[in-house]
Amino acid sequence: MSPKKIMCLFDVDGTLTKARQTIDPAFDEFIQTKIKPLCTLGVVGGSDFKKIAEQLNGDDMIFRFDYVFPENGLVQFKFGKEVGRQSIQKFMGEEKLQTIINFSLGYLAKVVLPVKRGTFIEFRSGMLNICPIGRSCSQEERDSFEKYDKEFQVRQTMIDVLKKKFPDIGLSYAIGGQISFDVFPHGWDKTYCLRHLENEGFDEIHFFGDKTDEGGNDHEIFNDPRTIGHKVTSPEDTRKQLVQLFDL
Ligand code: M1P
Repeated sequence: MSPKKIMCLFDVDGTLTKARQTIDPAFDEFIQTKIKPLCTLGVVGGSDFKKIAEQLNGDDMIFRFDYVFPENGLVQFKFGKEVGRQSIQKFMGEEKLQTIINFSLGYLAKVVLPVKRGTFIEFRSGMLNICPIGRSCSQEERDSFEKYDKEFQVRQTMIDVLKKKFPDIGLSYAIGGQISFDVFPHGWDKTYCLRHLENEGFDEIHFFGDKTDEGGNDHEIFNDPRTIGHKVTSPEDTRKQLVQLFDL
Protein backbone atom coordinates (compact mmCIF):
# COMPACT_ATOMS: atom_id res chain seq x y z
CA MET A 1 0.00 0.00 0.00
CA SER A 2 1.40 3.41 -0.88
CA PRO A 3 1.66 5.95 1.94
CA LYS A 4 -1.16 8.44 2.43
CA LYS A 5 -0.84 11.74 0.62
CA ILE A 6 -1.23 14.24 3.43
CA MET A 7 -1.49 18.01 3.34
CA CYS A 8 -1.04 20.35 6.28
CA LEU A 9 -2.82 23.59 5.58
CA PHE A 10 -2.11 26.45 7.97
CA ASP A 11 -3.85 29.69 8.82
CA VAL A 12 -1.28 32.48 9.41
CA ASP A 13 -2.15 34.89 12.27
CA GLY A 14 -2.39 33.09 15.60
CA THR A 15 -1.42 29.77 14.00
CA LEU A 16 1.99 30.12 12.28
CA THR A 17 2.72 33.58 13.73
CA LYS A 18 1.44 35.87 16.44
CA ALA A 19 -1.12 38.32 15.00
CA ARG A 20 0.52 40.32 12.16
CA GLN A 21 4.03 39.37 13.43
CA THR A 22 6.76 37.45 11.60
CA ILE A 23 7.17 33.72 12.11
CA ASP A 24 9.56 32.63 14.84
CA PRO A 25 12.74 31.43 13.02
CA ALA A 26 12.97 28.20 15.06
CA PHE A 27 9.34 27.33 14.24
CA ASP A 28 9.92 28.15 10.57
CA GLU A 29 12.93 25.82 10.51
CA PHE A 30 10.94 23.10 12.29
CA ILE A 31 8.24 23.26 9.61
CA GLN A 32 10.68 23.29 6.71
CA THR A 33 13.03 20.58 8.00
CA LYS A 34 10.78 18.27 10.06
CA ILE A 35 7.27 18.64 8.60
CA LYS A 36 7.88 19.34 4.90
CA PRO A 37 9.51 15.94 4.28
CA LEU A 38 6.37 14.27 5.68
CA CYS A 39 3.58 16.09 3.86
CA THR A 40 2.58 18.83 1.44
CA LEU A 41 2.55 22.29 2.98
CA GLY A 42 -0.15 24.88 2.42
CA VAL A 43 -1.00 28.29 3.81
CA VAL A 44 -4.41 29.96 3.71
CA GLY A 45 -4.70 33.48 5.11
CA GLY A 46 -7.32 36.19 5.16
CA SER A 47 -4.62 38.77 4.45
CA ASP A 48 -3.36 39.71 1.00
CA PHE A 49 -0.13 38.25 -0.39
CA LYS A 50 2.04 41.20 0.64
CA LYS A 51 1.16 40.82 4.32
CA ILE A 52 1.48 37.02 4.34
CA ALA A 53 4.87 37.21 2.61
CA GLU A 54 6.10 39.77 5.15
CA GLN A 55 5.09 37.44 7.97
CA LEU A 56 6.60 34.30 6.42
CA ASN A 57 10.05 35.67 5.56
CA GLY A 58 9.57 37.25 2.16
CA ASP A 59 8.10 36.67 -1.28
CA ASP A 60 10.02 33.43 -1.80
CA MET A 61 7.75 31.78 0.77
CA ILE A 62 5.77 30.67 -2.31
CA PHE A 63 8.61 28.19 -2.92
CA ARG A 64 8.87 27.04 0.71
CA PHE A 65 5.13 26.31 0.97
CA ASP A 66 3.71 24.20 -1.86
CA TYR A 67 0.31 25.90 -1.98
CA VAL A 68 -0.23 29.50 -0.87
CA PHE A 69 -3.72 30.95 -0.67
CA PRO A 70 -3.86 34.65 0.25
CA GLU A 71 -7.29 36.28 0.69
CA ASN A 72 -8.91 32.94 1.62
CA GLY A 73 -7.70 31.36 -1.65
CA LEU A 74 -9.17 34.05 -3.87
CA VAL A 75 -5.56 34.34 -5.02
CA GLN A 76 -3.72 31.05 -5.58
CA PHE A 77 -0.06 30.05 -5.84
CA LYS A 78 1.06 26.49 -6.57
CA PHE A 79 4.73 25.46 -6.41
CA GLY A 80 5.89 29.06 -6.62
CA LYS A 81 3.61 30.23 -9.44
CA GLU A 82 0.43 32.27 -9.36
CA VAL A 83 -2.27 30.09 -10.92
CA GLY A 84 -5.37 32.24 -10.47
CA ARG A 85 -7.18 35.09 -8.78
CA GLN A 86 -10.76 36.16 -8.23
CA SER A 87 -12.04 39.70 -8.56
CA ILE A 88 -14.70 41.02 -6.19
CA GLN A 89 -15.07 43.98 -8.52
CA LYS A 90 -16.02 41.81 -11.50
CA PHE A 91 -18.16 39.51 -9.40
CA MET A 92 -20.25 42.17 -7.64
CA GLY A 93 -20.23 45.04 -10.10
CA GLU A 94 -19.38 48.64 -9.27
CA GLU A 95 -22.84 49.70 -8.12
CA LYS A 96 -23.20 47.13 -5.32
CA LEU A 97 -19.59 47.58 -4.34
CA GLN A 98 -19.99 51.33 -3.96
CA THR A 99 -23.19 50.87 -2.00
CA ILE A 100 -21.31 48.96 0.67
CA ILE A 101 -18.17 51.13 0.54
CA ASN A 102 -20.10 54.40 0.79
CA PHE A 103 -22.33 53.19 3.61
CA SER A 104 -19.31 51.85 5.53
CA LEU A 105 -17.37 55.11 5.16
CA GLY A 106 -20.40 57.03 6.43
CA TYR A 107 -20.81 54.65 9.37
CA LEU A 108 -17.11 54.78 10.27
CA ALA A 109 -17.14 58.59 10.15
CA LYS A 110 -19.51 58.52 13.12
CA VAL A 111 -17.60 55.96 15.20
CA VAL A 112 -15.65 57.61 18.03
CA LEU A 113 -12.66 55.63 19.35
CA PRO A 114 -9.77 56.43 21.73
CA VAL A 115 -7.60 56.94 18.61
CA LYS A 116 -8.35 56.86 14.88
CA ARG A 117 -5.76 56.67 12.08
CA GLY A 118 -5.92 56.12 8.30
CA THR A 119 -6.92 53.51 5.65
CA PHE A 120 -10.32 52.46 6.86
CA ILE A 121 -11.17 50.31 3.86
CA GLU A 122 -8.57 48.25 2.01
CA PHE A 123 -9.66 47.11 -1.42
CA ARG A 124 -8.19 43.70 -2.25
CA SER A 125 -8.48 41.33 -5.17
CA GLY A 126 -11.25 39.18 -3.72
CA MET A 127 -12.46 41.06 -0.64
CA LEU A 128 -12.77 44.35 1.23
CA ASN A 129 -11.04 44.74 4.58
CA ILE A 130 -12.80 47.21 6.87
CA CYS A 131 -10.85 48.67 9.78
CA PRO A 132 -12.52 51.07 12.26
CA ILE A 133 -9.23 52.36 13.76
CA GLY A 134 -7.50 52.55 10.34
CA ARG A 135 -4.83 50.14 9.10
CA SER A 136 -2.02 52.69 9.44
CA CYS A 137 -2.13 52.54 13.26
CA SER A 138 1.00 51.56 15.20
CA GLN A 139 1.51 48.16 16.85
CA GLU A 140 0.73 49.71 20.24
CA GLU A 141 -2.48 51.29 18.93
CA ARG A 142 -3.38 47.98 17.29
CA ASP A 143 -2.99 46.10 20.58
CA SER A 144 -5.04 48.74 22.43
CA PHE A 145 -7.82 48.61 19.85
CA GLU A 146 -8.03 44.83 20.19
CA LYS A 147 -8.62 45.20 23.96
CA TYR A 148 -11.09 48.05 23.42
CA ASP A 149 -12.97 45.99 20.84
CA LYS A 150 -13.22 43.03 23.21
CA GLU A 151 -14.99 45.31 25.66
CA PHE A 152 -17.08 47.43 23.27
CA GLN A 153 -17.62 45.08 20.28
CA VAL A 154 -16.96 47.83 17.73
CA ARG A 155 -16.43 45.38 14.87
CA GLN A 156 -19.28 43.00 15.68
CA THR A 157 -21.69 45.94 16.08
CA MET A 158 -20.74 47.24 12.63
CA ILE A 159 -21.11 43.77 11.12
CA ASP A 160 -24.60 43.46 12.66
CA VAL A 161 -25.56 46.86 11.21
CA LEU A 162 -24.28 45.88 7.73
CA LYS A 163 -26.15 42.56 7.86
CA LYS A 164 -29.38 44.31 8.83
CA LYS A 165 -29.01 47.13 6.32
CA PHE A 166 -28.07 44.90 3.35
CA PRO A 167 -29.70 41.50 3.98
CA ASP A 168 -29.74 40.60 0.27
CA ILE A 169 -26.43 41.99 -0.95
CA GLY A 170 -24.81 38.53 -0.86
CA LEU A 171 -21.91 39.40 1.41
CA SER A 172 -20.35 37.55 4.36
CA TYR A 173 -18.28 39.08 7.15
CA ALA A 174 -15.45 37.48 9.13
CA ILE A 175 -13.20 38.66 11.94
CA GLY A 176 -9.75 37.17 11.37
CA GLY A 177 -7.36 39.49 13.15
CA GLN A 178 -7.01 42.23 15.76
CA ILE A 179 -8.37 45.44 14.21
CA SER A 180 -10.44 44.73 11.11
CA PHE A 181 -12.94 42.42 9.46
CA ASP A 182 -13.13 40.96 5.96
CA VAL A 183 -16.08 41.34 3.61
CA PHE A 184 -16.56 38.96 0.69
CA PRO A 185 -19.32 37.29 -1.36
CA HIS A 186 -21.04 34.28 0.28
CA GLY A 187 -18.88 31.17 -0.06
CA TRP A 188 -15.63 33.14 -0.51
CA ASP A 189 -14.50 32.22 3.01
CA LYS A 190 -11.46 29.97 3.52
CA THR A 191 -13.34 26.94 2.15
CA TYR A 192 -12.86 28.67 -1.22
CA CYS A 193 -9.27 27.41 -1.32
CA LEU A 194 -10.44 23.79 -1.09
CA ARG A 195 -11.77 23.85 -4.64
CA HIS A 196 -8.14 24.21 -5.77
CA LEU A 197 -7.14 21.10 -3.84
CA GLU A 198 -10.03 18.85 -4.84
CA ASN A 199 -8.25 17.25 -7.80
CA GLU A 200 -4.78 17.16 -6.25
CA GLY A 201 -5.20 13.64 -4.86
CA PHE A 202 -4.84 14.29 -1.13
CA ASP A 203 -6.04 11.53 1.20
CA GLU A 204 -6.13 13.89 4.17
CA ILE A 205 -6.08 17.68 4.44
CA HIS A 206 -5.26 18.76 8.00
CA PHE A 207 -6.28 22.35 8.65
CA PHE A 208 -4.75 24.27 11.57
CA GLY A 209 -6.42 27.49 12.70
CA ASP A 210 -7.22 29.57 15.77
CA LYS A 211 -10.36 31.53 14.81
CA THR A 212 -12.56 28.46 14.53
CA ASP A 213 -15.57 29.73 16.50
CA GLU A 214 -18.62 31.10 14.72
CA GLY A 215 -17.86 34.52 13.15
CA GLY A 216 -14.11 33.74 13.08
CA ASN A 217 -12.50 33.37 9.65
CA ASP A 218 -11.39 29.75 10.27
CA HIS A 219 -14.85 28.56 11.25
CA GLU A 220 -16.11 27.22 7.91
CA ILE A 221 -12.93 25.47 6.77
CA PHE A 222 -12.36 23.97 10.23
CA ASN A 223 -15.84 22.40 10.08
CA ASP A 224 -15.71 21.44 6.40
CA PRO A 225 -15.98 17.68 5.78
CA ARG A 226 -13.06 17.91 3.33
CA THR A 227 -10.64 18.83 6.13
CA ILE A 228 -9.53 17.39 9.43
CA GLY A 229 -9.69 20.43 11.68
CA HIS A 230 -7.13 21.22 14.38
CA LYS A 231 -8.01 24.12 16.67
CA VAL A 232 -4.87 25.83 17.97
CA THR A 233 -4.31 28.57 20.53
CA SER A 234 -0.89 29.88 19.39
CA PRO A 235 2.08 29.02 17.13
CA GLU A 236 3.56 27.04 20.06
CA ASP A 237 0.36 24.99 20.22
CA THR A 238 0.49 24.41 16.44
CA ARG A 239 3.99 23.00 16.87
CA LYS A 240 2.82 20.72 19.70
CA GLN A 241 -0.07 19.42 17.64
CA LEU A 242 2.24 18.74 14.67
CA VAL A 243 4.57 16.75 16.91
CA GLN A 244 1.59 14.68 18.07
CA LEU A 245 0.17 14.23 14.57
CA PHE A 246 3.42 12.95 13.08
CA ASP A 247 4.61 11.16 16.21
CA LEU A 248 7.90 13.14 16.24
O1 M1P B 1 -5.09 36.80 8.75
C1 M1P B 1 -6.09 37.29 9.56
C2 M1P B 1 -6.40 38.76 9.31
O2 M1P B 1 -5.21 39.53 9.37
C3 M1P B 1 -5.40 40.91 9.27
O3 M1P B 1 -6.22 41.29 10.34
P1 M1P B 1 -5.93 42.54 11.32
O4 M1P B 1 -5.19 43.54 10.55
O5 M1P B 1 -7.32 42.93 11.74
O6 M1P B 1 -5.14 41.98 12.49
C4 M1P B 1 -6.11 41.30 7.99
O7 M1P B 1 -5.20 41.20 6.91
C5 M1P B 1 -7.33 40.45 7.75
O8 M1P B 1 -7.79 40.64 6.44
C6 M1P B 1 -7.04 38.98 7.94
O9 M1P B 1 -8.23 38.21 7.83
